[in-house]
Amino acid sequence: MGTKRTTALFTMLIAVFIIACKDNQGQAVDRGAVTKPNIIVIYTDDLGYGDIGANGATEIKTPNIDALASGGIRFTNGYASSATCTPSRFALLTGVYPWRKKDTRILPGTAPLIIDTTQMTIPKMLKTKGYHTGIVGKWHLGLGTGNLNWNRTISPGPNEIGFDYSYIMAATQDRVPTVYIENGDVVGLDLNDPIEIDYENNFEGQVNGIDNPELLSMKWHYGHNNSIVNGIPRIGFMKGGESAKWSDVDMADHFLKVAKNYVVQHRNDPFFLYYALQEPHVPRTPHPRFVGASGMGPRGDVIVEADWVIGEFIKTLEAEGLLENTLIVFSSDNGPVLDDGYYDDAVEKLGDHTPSGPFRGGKYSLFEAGTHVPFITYWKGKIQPAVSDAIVCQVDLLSSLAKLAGSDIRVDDSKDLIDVFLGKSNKGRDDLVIEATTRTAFRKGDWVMIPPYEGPALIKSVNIEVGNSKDYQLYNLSEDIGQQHNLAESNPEKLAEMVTVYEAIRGNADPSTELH
Ligand code: NG6
Ligand code: CA
Repeated sequence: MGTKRTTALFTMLIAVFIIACKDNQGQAVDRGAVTKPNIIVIYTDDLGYGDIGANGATEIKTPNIDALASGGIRFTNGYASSATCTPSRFALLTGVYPWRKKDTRILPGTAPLIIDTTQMTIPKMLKTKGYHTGIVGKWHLGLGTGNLNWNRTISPGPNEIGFDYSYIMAATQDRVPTVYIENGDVVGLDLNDPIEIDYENNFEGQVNGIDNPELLSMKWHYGHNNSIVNGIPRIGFMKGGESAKWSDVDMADHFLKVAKNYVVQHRNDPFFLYYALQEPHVPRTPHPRFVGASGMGPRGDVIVEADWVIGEFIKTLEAEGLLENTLIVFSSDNGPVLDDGYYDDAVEKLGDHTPSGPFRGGKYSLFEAGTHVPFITYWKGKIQPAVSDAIVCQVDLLSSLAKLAGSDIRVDDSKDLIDVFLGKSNKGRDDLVIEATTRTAFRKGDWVMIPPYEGPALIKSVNIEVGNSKDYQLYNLSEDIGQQHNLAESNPEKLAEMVTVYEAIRGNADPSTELH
Protein backbone atom coordinates (compact mmCIF):
# COMPACT_ATOMS: atom_id res chain seq x y z
CA MET A 1 0.00 0.00 0.00
CA GLY A 2 1.46 3.40 -1.01
CA THR A 3 2.08 6.09 1.59
CA LYS A 4 -0.51 8.38 0.00
CA ARG A 5 -3.25 5.79 0.25
CA THR A 6 -2.28 4.97 3.82
CA THR A 7 -2.45 8.65 4.76
CA ALA A 8 -5.84 9.02 3.05
CA LEU A 9 -7.18 5.97 4.85
CA PHE A 10 -5.82 7.24 8.15
CA THR A 11 -7.45 10.66 7.64
CA MET A 12 -10.74 8.97 6.83
CA LEU A 13 -10.55 6.83 9.95
CA ILE A 14 -9.91 9.89 12.09
CA ALA A 15 -12.91 11.64 10.49
CA VAL A 16 -15.14 8.64 11.20
CA PHE A 17 -13.83 8.53 14.75
CA ILE A 18 -14.60 12.23 15.30
CA ILE A 19 -18.13 11.83 13.93
CA ALA A 20 -18.68 8.77 16.13
CA CYS A 21 -17.48 10.69 19.20
CA LYS A 22 -19.81 13.55 18.40
CA ASP A 23 -22.68 11.08 18.17
CA ASN A 24 -21.79 9.61 21.51
CA GLN A 25 -21.77 12.95 23.20
CA GLY A 26 -25.25 13.56 21.87
CA GLN A 27 -24.06 16.46 19.75
CA ALA A 28 -25.86 17.53 16.62
CA VAL A 29 -25.97 14.58 14.29
CA ASP A 30 -25.46 15.96 10.82
CA ARG A 31 -26.86 13.52 8.31
CA GLY A 32 -26.38 15.18 4.97
CA ALA A 33 -27.20 18.86 4.69
CA VAL A 34 -29.68 19.03 7.53
CA THR A 35 -28.97 18.81 11.23
CA LYS A 36 -31.52 16.68 12.99
CA PRO A 37 -32.12 17.68 16.56
CA ASN A 38 -34.17 15.57 18.91
CA ILE A 39 -37.68 16.91 19.25
CA ILE A 40 -39.74 16.68 22.41
CA VAL A 41 -43.29 17.89 22.87
CA ILE A 42 -44.23 18.20 26.55
CA TYR A 43 -47.99 18.45 26.66
CA THR A 44 -50.07 19.14 29.74
CA ASP A 45 -53.77 18.39 30.12
CA ASP A 46 -56.07 21.35 30.98
CA LEU A 47 -53.29 23.70 32.08
CA GLY A 48 -54.40 27.31 31.64
CA TYR A 49 -52.45 30.25 30.23
CA GLY A 50 -52.35 31.82 33.68
CA ASP A 51 -51.35 28.66 35.52
CA ILE A 52 -47.61 29.23 35.09
CA GLY A 53 -45.38 31.83 36.68
CA ALA A 54 -43.95 32.80 33.30
CA ASN A 55 -47.40 33.99 32.23
CA GLY A 56 -47.97 35.97 35.38
CA ALA A 57 -49.09 33.47 38.03
CA THR A 58 -47.93 34.61 41.45
CA GLU A 59 -49.94 32.30 43.70
CA ILE A 60 -48.51 29.09 42.31
CA LYS A 61 -44.87 28.27 41.70
CA THR A 62 -43.77 26.64 38.44
CA PRO A 63 -39.99 27.26 38.41
CA ASN A 64 -39.11 24.53 35.93
CA ILE A 65 -41.64 25.55 33.30
CA ASP A 66 -40.64 29.18 33.91
CA ALA A 67 -36.99 28.26 33.27
CA LEU A 68 -37.96 26.88 29.86
CA ALA A 69 -39.82 30.12 29.17
CA SER A 70 -37.03 32.43 30.28
CA GLY A 71 -34.40 30.41 28.41
CA GLY A 72 -36.53 30.00 25.29
CA ILE A 73 -39.40 31.70 23.52
CA ARG A 74 -42.54 32.41 25.47
CA PHE A 75 -45.44 32.83 23.09
CA THR A 76 -48.17 35.20 24.20
CA ASN A 77 -50.39 34.18 21.28
CA GLY A 78 -49.96 30.41 21.32
CA TYR A 79 -52.98 28.22 20.69
CA ALA A 80 -54.26 24.71 20.98
CA SER A 81 -56.53 24.06 18.01
CA SER A 82 -59.37 23.26 20.38
CA ALA A 83 -60.85 23.76 23.82
CA THR A 84 -60.96 20.01 24.54
CA CYS A 85 -58.47 17.20 24.47
CA THR A 86 -59.16 14.82 21.58
CA PRO A 87 -59.47 17.47 18.84
CA SER A 88 -56.35 19.31 20.03
CA ARG A 89 -54.31 16.12 20.02
CA PHE A 90 -55.65 15.19 16.61
CA ALA A 91 -54.57 18.59 15.24
CA LEU A 92 -51.18 18.47 16.92
CA LEU A 93 -50.28 15.06 15.51
CA THR A 94 -51.83 15.38 12.03
CA GLY A 95 -51.53 19.07 11.21
CA VAL A 96 -55.19 19.00 10.16
CA TYR A 97 -57.89 21.17 11.69
CA PRO A 98 -60.00 18.78 13.82
CA TRP A 99 -63.34 20.15 12.59
CA ARG A 100 -62.54 18.71 9.18
CA LYS A 101 -63.08 15.25 10.61
CA LYS A 102 -66.44 14.15 11.90
CA ASP A 103 -66.64 12.92 15.49
CA THR A 104 -63.39 14.51 16.54
CA ARG A 105 -64.66 15.26 20.00
CA ILE A 106 -64.09 14.03 23.57
CA LEU A 107 -63.96 10.25 23.15
CA PRO A 108 -65.03 7.47 25.50
CA GLY A 109 -62.37 4.90 26.40
CA THR A 110 -63.94 2.42 23.99
CA ALA A 111 -63.81 4.66 20.91
CA PRO A 112 -62.03 3.39 17.82
CA LEU A 113 -58.87 5.12 16.60
CA ILE A 114 -59.86 8.41 14.95
CA ILE A 115 -56.59 8.99 13.08
CA ASP A 116 -56.70 7.01 9.87
CA THR A 117 -53.65 4.77 9.56
CA THR A 118 -52.97 6.28 6.14
CA GLN A 119 -52.98 9.82 7.56
CA MET A 120 -49.73 11.79 7.74
CA THR A 121 -48.60 12.46 11.31
CA ILE A 122 -45.60 14.08 12.97
CA PRO A 123 -44.05 10.75 14.00
CA LYS A 124 -44.61 9.25 10.53
CA MET A 125 -43.04 12.26 8.89
CA LEU A 126 -40.06 12.16 11.25
CA LYS A 127 -39.58 8.45 10.68
CA THR A 128 -38.97 9.16 7.01
CA LYS A 129 -36.03 11.25 8.19
CA GLY A 130 -34.51 8.56 10.38
CA TYR A 131 -36.06 9.50 13.70
CA HIS A 132 -37.07 7.05 16.40
CA THR A 133 -40.49 8.07 17.66
CA GLY A 134 -42.13 7.57 21.05
CA ILE A 135 -45.20 8.56 23.00
CA VAL A 136 -45.49 8.43 26.77
CA GLY A 137 -48.65 9.49 28.58
CA LYS A 138 -52.18 10.38 27.64
CA TRP A 139 -53.48 9.21 24.26
CA HIS A 140 -57.26 9.85 24.00
CA LEU A 141 -57.45 9.40 20.24
CA GLY A 142 -59.23 6.06 20.28
CA LEU A 143 -57.90 2.52 19.88
CA GLY A 144 -58.78 -0.38 17.61
CA THR A 145 -61.62 -0.46 15.14
CA GLY A 146 -64.55 -1.08 17.48
CA ASN A 147 -65.47 -3.82 19.98
CA LEU A 148 -62.00 -3.83 21.35
CA ASN A 149 -60.64 -6.86 23.14
CA TRP A 150 -58.35 -5.40 25.81
CA ASN A 151 -56.83 -8.82 26.50
CA ARG A 152 -55.11 -9.14 23.14
CA THR A 153 -52.61 -6.83 21.51
CA ILE A 154 -54.58 -3.66 20.81
CA SER A 155 -54.36 -2.39 17.25
CA PRO A 156 -54.50 0.00 15.52
CA GLY A 157 -53.24 2.59 17.97
CA PRO A 158 -50.24 4.87 18.36
CA ASN A 159 -47.86 2.32 16.86
CA GLU A 160 -49.93 2.17 13.66
CA ILE A 161 -49.93 5.95 13.14
CA GLY A 162 -46.17 6.37 13.42
CA PHE A 163 -44.90 5.75 16.94
CA ASP A 164 -42.14 3.15 17.24
CA TYR A 165 -42.74 3.01 20.97
CA SER A 166 -45.87 3.76 22.96
CA TYR A 167 -46.65 3.74 26.66
CA ILE A 168 -50.05 5.26 27.18
CA MET A 169 -53.25 5.56 29.07
CA ALA A 170 -56.04 4.93 26.61
CA ALA A 171 -58.27 7.93 27.23
CA THR A 172 -58.26 10.11 30.36
CA GLN A 173 -57.48 9.58 34.01
CA ASP A 174 -61.20 9.71 34.81
CA ARG A 175 -62.17 7.12 32.19
CA VAL A 176 -61.82 3.36 32.18
CA PRO A 177 -59.82 1.29 31.45
CA THR A 178 -57.52 2.46 34.23
CA VAL A 179 -54.47 0.60 32.94
CA TYR A 180 -51.28 1.40 31.07
CA ILE A 181 -50.77 0.05 27.56
CA GLU A 182 -47.28 -0.56 26.19
CA ASN A 183 -46.99 -1.10 22.45
CA GLY A 184 -50.58 -2.35 22.38
CA ASP A 185 -50.42 -4.67 25.39
CA VAL A 186 -51.98 -3.91 28.77
CA VAL A 187 -49.12 -3.75 31.26
CA GLY A 188 -49.29 -6.30 34.07
CA LEU A 189 -52.45 -8.01 32.81
CA ASP A 190 -53.32 -11.43 34.19
CA LEU A 191 -55.19 -13.24 31.43
CA ASN A 192 -57.06 -15.23 34.08
CA ASP A 193 -58.67 -11.95 35.11
CA PRO A 194 -59.58 -10.46 31.73
CA ILE A 195 -60.60 -6.84 31.29
CA GLU A 196 -64.13 -6.01 30.19
CA ILE A 197 -65.23 -2.46 29.46
CA ASP A 198 -68.71 -1.07 28.90
CA TYR A 199 -69.69 2.60 28.75
CA GLU A 200 -73.44 1.87 28.98
CA ASN A 201 -74.08 -0.81 31.58
CA ASN A 202 -72.34 -2.02 34.67
CA PHE A 203 -71.31 -5.66 35.01
CA GLU A 204 -73.32 -7.74 37.41
CA GLY A 205 -72.24 -7.52 41.02
CA GLN A 206 -69.75 -4.69 40.40
CA VAL A 207 -69.70 -1.65 42.68
CA ASN A 208 -70.33 1.85 41.34
CA GLY A 209 -70.17 5.49 42.45
CA ILE A 210 -73.89 5.89 43.02
CA ASP A 211 -74.67 2.78 45.07
CA ASN A 212 -71.41 2.52 46.98
CA PRO A 213 -70.55 5.97 48.39
CA GLU A 214 -68.86 4.23 51.35
CA LEU A 215 -66.06 3.09 49.00
CA LEU A 216 -65.20 6.55 47.74
CA SER A 217 -62.09 8.49 48.70
CA MET A 218 -62.98 11.22 46.19
CA LYS A 219 -66.56 12.37 45.72
CA TRP A 220 -68.12 12.89 42.33
CA HIS A 221 -70.07 16.05 41.64
CA TYR A 222 -71.54 15.23 38.25
CA GLY A 223 -70.83 12.39 35.83
CA HIS A 224 -67.98 10.23 37.16
CA ASN A 225 -70.22 7.83 39.06
CA ASN A 226 -69.55 4.52 37.31
CA SER A 227 -66.83 2.01 38.27
CA ILE A 228 -64.73 2.75 41.34
CA VAL A 229 -60.96 2.35 41.03
CA ASN A 230 -58.63 3.24 43.93
CA GLY A 231 -61.60 4.84 45.70
CA ILE A 232 -62.21 7.17 42.73
CA PRO A 233 -65.44 6.83 40.76
CA ARG A 234 -64.85 6.98 36.96
CA ILE A 235 -66.60 7.41 33.66
CA GLY A 236 -67.42 3.96 32.25
CA PHE A 237 -67.62 0.48 33.71
CA MET A 238 -64.71 -1.90 34.05
CA LYS A 239 -64.49 -5.46 35.23
CA GLY A 240 -61.33 -7.52 35.78
CA GLY A 241 -57.74 -6.48 35.13
CA GLU A 242 -57.06 -6.06 38.87
CA SER A 243 -53.30 -6.65 38.60
CA ALA A 244 -53.01 -4.15 35.76
CA LYS A 245 -54.78 -1.21 37.35
CA TRP A 246 -52.68 1.90 37.72
CA SER A 247 -52.00 3.71 40.96
CA ASP A 248 -53.29 7.25 40.49
CA VAL A 249 -50.95 8.89 43.00
CA ASP A 250 -47.94 7.26 41.31
CA MET A 251 -48.93 8.12 37.75
CA ALA A 252 -46.72 11.19 37.40
CA ASP A 253 -43.66 9.32 38.68
CA HIS A 254 -44.53 6.35 36.52
CA PHE A 255 -44.76 8.26 33.24
CA LEU A 256 -41.62 10.21 34.20
CA LYS A 257 -39.67 6.99 34.62
CA VAL A 258 -40.83 5.71 31.24
CA ALA A 259 -40.06 9.03 29.54
CA LYS A 260 -36.58 9.16 31.08
CA ASN A 261 -35.88 5.57 30.02
CA TYR A 262 -36.96 6.39 26.50
CA VAL A 263 -34.53 9.30 26.32
CA VAL A 264 -31.63 7.32 27.76
CA GLN A 265 -32.30 4.44 25.42
CA HIS A 266 -32.45 6.64 22.33
CA ARG A 267 -29.80 9.19 23.18
CA ASN A 268 -27.82 8.27 20.09
CA ASP A 269 -30.74 8.34 17.67
CA PRO A 270 -32.40 11.46 16.53
CA PHE A 271 -35.65 10.93 18.42
CA PHE A 272 -39.10 12.44 18.74
CA LEU A 273 -40.84 12.08 22.07
CA TYR A 274 -44.41 13.15 22.65
CA TYR A 275 -44.63 13.30 26.44
CA ALA A 276 -48.27 13.89 27.37
CA LEU A 277 -48.66 14.50 31.10
CA GLN A 278 -52.02 13.78 32.74
CA GLU A 279 -51.99 16.87 34.95
CA PRO A 280 -53.98 18.92 35.96
CA HIS A 281 -56.96 17.00 34.49
CA VAL A 282 -59.38 15.34 36.91
CA PRO A 283 -59.17 13.30 39.04
CA ARG A 284 -56.35 15.33 40.57
CA THR A 285 -54.29 12.88 42.55
CA PRO A 286 -50.96 14.33 43.67
CA HIS A 287 -48.42 11.95 45.11
CA PRO A 288 -48.44 12.31 48.94
CA ARG A 289 -45.19 14.28 48.81
CA PHE A 290 -46.99 17.01 46.85
CA VAL A 291 -50.16 17.11 48.92
CA GLY A 292 -50.44 20.62 50.33
CA ALA A 293 -47.58 21.89 48.12
CA SER A 294 -49.64 24.69 46.61
CA GLY A 295 -52.11 25.59 49.35
CA MET A 296 -54.74 25.41 46.62
CA GLY A 297 -55.85 21.85 47.06
CA PRO A 298 -55.28 19.03 44.57
CA ARG A 299 -55.49 21.16 41.40
CA GLY A 300 -52.65 23.40 42.53
CA ASP A 301 -50.74 20.45 43.98
CA VAL A 302 -50.72 18.52 40.71
CA ILE A 303 -49.53 21.60 38.85
CA VAL A 304 -46.60 21.78 41.29
CA GLU A 305 -46.10 18.05 40.73
CA ALA A 306 -46.16 18.45 36.93
CA ASP A 307 -43.62 21.25 37.18
CA TRP A 308 -41.36 19.04 39.30
CA VAL A 309 -41.72 16.21 36.78
CA ILE A 310 -40.67 18.54 33.98
CA GLY A 311 -37.65 19.65 36.00
CA GLU A 312 -36.58 16.04 36.57
CA PHE A 313 -37.07 15.23 32.92
CA ILE A 314 -34.93 18.18 31.83
CA LYS A 315 -32.23 17.04 34.28
CA THR A 316 -32.11 13.73 32.44
CA LEU A 317 -31.68 15.49 29.10
CA GLU A 318 -28.89 17.53 30.65
CA ALA A 319 -27.18 14.51 32.21
CA GLU A 320 -27.27 12.73 28.86
CA GLY A 321 -25.73 15.77 27.15
CA LEU A 322 -28.77 16.21 24.95
CA LEU A 323 -30.01 19.69 25.82
CA GLU A 324 -27.98 21.45 23.12
CA ASN A 325 -29.36 19.13 20.50
CA THR A 326 -33.01 19.01 21.48
CA LEU A 327 -35.90 21.26 20.59
CA ILE A 328 -38.48 21.23 23.37
CA VAL A 329 -42.02 22.45 22.76
CA PHE A 330 -44.18 22.95 25.84
CA SER A 331 -47.92 23.52 25.66
CA SER A 332 -51.34 22.43 26.90
CA ASP A 333 -54.21 20.68 25.11
CA ASN A 334 -56.87 23.16 26.21
CA GLY A 335 -57.62 25.83 28.76
CA PRO A 336 -58.37 25.49 32.45
CA VAL A 337 -61.38 24.21 34.35
CA LEU A 338 -61.86 24.15 38.10
CA ASP A 339 -64.81 21.91 38.92
CA ASP A 340 -64.75 19.28 36.16
CA GLY A 341 -66.92 16.76 37.97
CA TYR A 342 -65.32 15.90 41.33
CA TYR A 343 -65.42 17.73 44.65
CA ASP A 344 -61.72 18.52 45.01
CA ASP A 345 -61.68 22.07 46.40
CA ALA A 346 -60.42 23.54 43.11
CA VAL A 347 -62.96 26.36 43.39
CA GLU A 348 -62.93 26.75 47.16
CA LYS A 349 -59.14 26.97 47.51
CA LEU A 350 -58.37 29.00 44.39
CA GLY A 351 -57.75 32.23 46.28
CA ASP A 352 -56.32 34.94 44.02
CA HIS A 353 -55.00 32.55 41.39
CA THR A 354 -56.34 33.09 37.83
CA PRO A 355 -55.81 29.93 35.74
CA SER A 356 -57.17 31.58 32.58
CA GLY A 357 -54.81 34.57 32.90
CA PRO A 358 -56.34 37.67 31.32
CA PHE A 359 -58.71 35.69 29.13
CA ARG A 360 -62.45 35.05 29.23
CA GLY A 361 -63.90 31.53 29.45
CA GLY A 362 -61.99 28.30 30.01
CA LYS A 363 -61.98 24.70 28.84
CA TYR A 364 -64.92 24.00 26.45
CA SER A 365 -65.08 27.69 25.52
CA LEU A 366 -64.84 29.59 22.24
CA PHE A 367 -63.68 32.56 24.27
CA GLU A 368 -59.91 32.89 24.39
CA ALA A 369 -59.20 30.92 27.57
CA GLY A 370 -60.42 27.73 25.86
CA THR A 371 -57.59 27.57 23.35
CA HIS A 372 -55.14 30.38 24.19
CA VAL A 373 -52.69 28.33 26.23
CA PRO A 374 -49.11 28.29 27.51
CA PHE A 375 -46.74 27.81 24.59
CA ILE A 376 -42.95 27.71 24.89
CA THR A 377 -40.11 26.60 22.65
CA TYR A 378 -36.70 25.90 24.15
CA TRP A 379 -33.43 24.81 22.61
CA LYS A 380 -30.36 25.46 24.68
CA GLY A 381 -27.74 27.46 22.85
CA LYS A 382 -29.81 27.64 19.69
CA ILE A 383 -32.89 29.66 20.60
CA GLN A 384 -32.24 33.12 21.98
CA PRO A 385 -34.56 33.92 24.91
CA ALA A 386 -37.45 36.08 23.80
CA VAL A 387 -41.13 36.79 24.16
CA SER A 388 -43.06 36.47 20.92
CA ASP A 389 -46.52 37.78 20.14
CA ALA A 390 -46.70 35.91 16.83
CA ILE A 391 -49.86 33.83 16.44
CA VAL A 392 -48.85 30.16 16.52
CA CYS A 393 -50.91 27.00 16.91
CA GLN A 394 -50.13 23.40 17.73
CA VAL A 395 -51.55 22.46 14.32
CA ASP A 396 -48.48 24.17 12.83
CA LEU A 397 -46.01 21.77 14.36
CA LEU A 398 -46.21 19.15 11.62
CA SER A 399 -45.11 21.38 8.74
CA SER A 400 -42.68 23.32 10.94
CA LEU A 401 -40.95 20.23 12.29
CA ALA A 402 -40.88 18.79 8.77
CA LYS A 403 -38.92 21.82 7.65
CA LEU A 404 -36.58 21.45 10.62
CA ALA A 405 -35.94 17.78 9.90
CA GLY A 406 -35.40 18.33 6.19
CA SER A 407 -38.63 16.72 5.05
CA ASP A 408 -40.67 18.09 2.13
CA ILE A 409 -43.91 16.96 3.71
CA ARG A 410 -46.38 19.79 4.33
CA VAL A 411 -50.02 19.71 5.35
CA ASP A 412 -52.36 22.52 4.27
CA ASP A 413 -53.76 23.57 7.64
CA SER A 414 -50.32 23.36 9.23
CA LYS A 415 -48.15 26.41 8.53
CA ASP A 416 -44.39 26.10 8.40
CA LEU A 417 -43.50 28.48 11.24
CA ILE A 418 -40.17 26.94 12.17
CA ASP A 419 -38.43 30.31 11.95
CA VAL A 420 -40.97 31.68 14.43
CA PHE A 421 -40.56 28.69 16.73
CA LEU A 422 -36.77 29.15 16.63
CA GLY A 423 -36.97 32.91 17.16
CA LYS A 424 -35.68 33.93 13.74
CA SER A 425 -38.93 35.55 12.68
CA ASN A 426 -41.93 37.09 14.34
CA LYS A 427 -44.28 36.46 11.45
CA GLY A 428 -46.79 33.92 12.71
CA ARG A 429 -50.14 32.91 11.25
CA ASP A 430 -52.37 35.55 9.69
CA ASP A 431 -55.44 33.78 10.96
CA LEU A 432 -56.63 30.73 12.85
CA VAL A 433 -59.86 28.78 13.18
CA ILE A 434 -60.34 27.65 16.75
CA GLU A 435 -62.72 24.91 17.86
CA ALA A 436 -64.69 24.13 21.00
CA THR A 437 -67.05 21.15 21.26
CA THR A 438 -67.51 21.13 17.44
CA ARG A 439 -68.25 24.87 17.22
CA THR A 440 -65.68 27.12 15.58
CA ALA A 441 -64.58 30.75 15.76
CA PHE A 442 -62.03 32.81 13.91
CA ARG A 443 -59.02 34.89 14.83
CA LYS A 444 -57.40 37.18 12.29
CA GLY A 445 -54.76 39.65 13.40
CA ASP A 446 -55.97 41.18 16.64
CA TRP A 447 -59.60 40.37 15.90
CA VAL A 448 -61.75 37.47 17.01
CA MET A 449 -65.15 36.67 15.49
CA ILE A 450 -67.49 34.17 17.10
CA PRO A 451 -70.48 33.18 14.96
CA PRO A 452 -73.91 32.81 16.57
CA TYR A 453 -74.53 29.46 18.28
CA GLU A 454 -77.50 28.07 20.09
CA GLY A 455 -77.06 26.67 23.57
CA PRO A 456 -76.40 28.09 26.99
CA ALA A 457 -74.00 31.01 27.34
CA LEU A 458 -72.72 29.47 30.56
CA ILE A 459 -72.23 25.78 31.35
CA LYS A 460 -73.33 25.82 34.95
CA SER A 461 -71.67 22.60 36.08
CA VAL A 462 -68.19 23.86 35.21
CA ASN A 463 -69.14 27.53 35.58
CA ILE A 464 -67.57 28.48 32.26
CA GLU A 465 -68.87 30.90 29.64
CA VAL A 466 -68.58 28.90 26.46
CA GLY A 467 -69.17 31.66 23.93
CA ASN A 468 -72.69 30.88 22.74
CA SER A 469 -74.82 33.85 21.72
CA LYS A 470 -77.65 34.39 19.27
CA ASP A 471 -75.64 37.30 17.85
CA TYR A 472 -72.31 37.53 16.12
CA GLN A 473 -69.51 38.54 18.46
CA LEU A 474 -66.49 40.58 17.43
CA TYR A 475 -63.63 41.49 19.73
CA ASN A 476 -60.42 43.42 19.30
CA LEU A 477 -57.87 41.69 21.50
CA SER A 478 -55.33 44.51 21.24
CA GLU A 479 -57.54 46.74 23.35
CA ASP A 480 -59.91 44.20 24.91
CA ILE A 481 -57.99 41.06 25.86
CA GLY A 482 -60.83 39.99 28.18
CA GLN A 483 -63.42 40.06 25.36
CA GLN A 484 -65.83 42.34 27.20
CA HIS A 485 -66.86 44.66 24.34
CA ASN A 486 -68.70 43.13 21.44
CA LEU A 487 -67.97 45.36 18.44
CA ALA A 488 -70.09 43.42 15.94
CA GLU A 489 -72.72 46.14 15.73
CA SER A 490 -70.43 49.14 15.86
CA ASN A 491 -67.98 47.77 13.30
CA PRO A 492 -70.04 45.97 10.62
CA GLU A 493 -67.27 46.31 8.00
CA LYS A 494 -64.79 44.41 10.13
CA LEU A 495 -67.41 41.83 10.98
CA ALA A 496 -68.25 41.29 7.30
CA GLU A 497 -64.57 40.97 6.42
CA MET A 498 -64.02 38.41 9.18
CA VAL A 499 -67.08 36.36 8.26
CA THR A 500 -66.08 36.26 4.60
CA VAL A 501 -62.57 34.96 5.26
CA TYR A 502 -63.79 32.56 7.93
CA GLU A 503 -66.46 31.04 5.73
CA ALA A 504 -64.00 30.65 2.89
CA ILE A 505 -61.81 28.51 5.16
CA ARG A 506 -64.42 26.84 7.28
CA GLY A 507 -67.30 26.53 4.86
CA ASN A 508 -70.67 27.54 6.20
CA ALA A 509 -71.79 24.00 6.84
CA ASP A 510 -73.34 22.87 10.09
CA PRO A 511 -70.35 22.62 12.43
CA SER A 512 -71.31 19.11 13.44
CA THR A 513 -71.27 17.78 9.89
CA GLU A 514 -68.20 16.48 8.18
CA LEU A 515 -66.68 18.88 5.69
CA HIS A 516 -64.81 16.31 3.67
C1 NG6 B 1 -66.12 15.47 30.13
C2 NG6 B 1 -65.99 15.10 31.60
C3 NG6 B 1 -64.79 15.84 32.15
C4 NG6 B 1 -63.56 15.52 31.33
C5 NG6 B 1 -63.81 15.84 29.87
C6 NG6 B 1 -62.67 15.45 28.98
C7 NG6 B 1 -68.17 14.67 32.68
C8 NG6 B 1 -69.37 15.26 33.31
N1 NG6 B 1 -67.21 15.52 32.32
O1 NG6 B 1 -67.18 14.78 29.57
O2 NG6 B 1 -64.59 15.50 33.49
O3 NG6 B 1 -63.21 14.18 31.47
O4 NG6 B 1 -64.94 15.13 29.43
O5 NG6 B 1 -61.60 16.28 29.17
O6 NG6 B 1 -68.09 13.47 32.52
S1 NG6 B 1 -60.47 16.35 28.08
O7 NG6 B 1 -59.50 17.28 28.61
O8 NG6 B 1 -59.96 15.01 27.94
O9 NG6 B 1 -61.10 16.86 26.87
CA1 CA C 1 -57.57 18.39 28.27
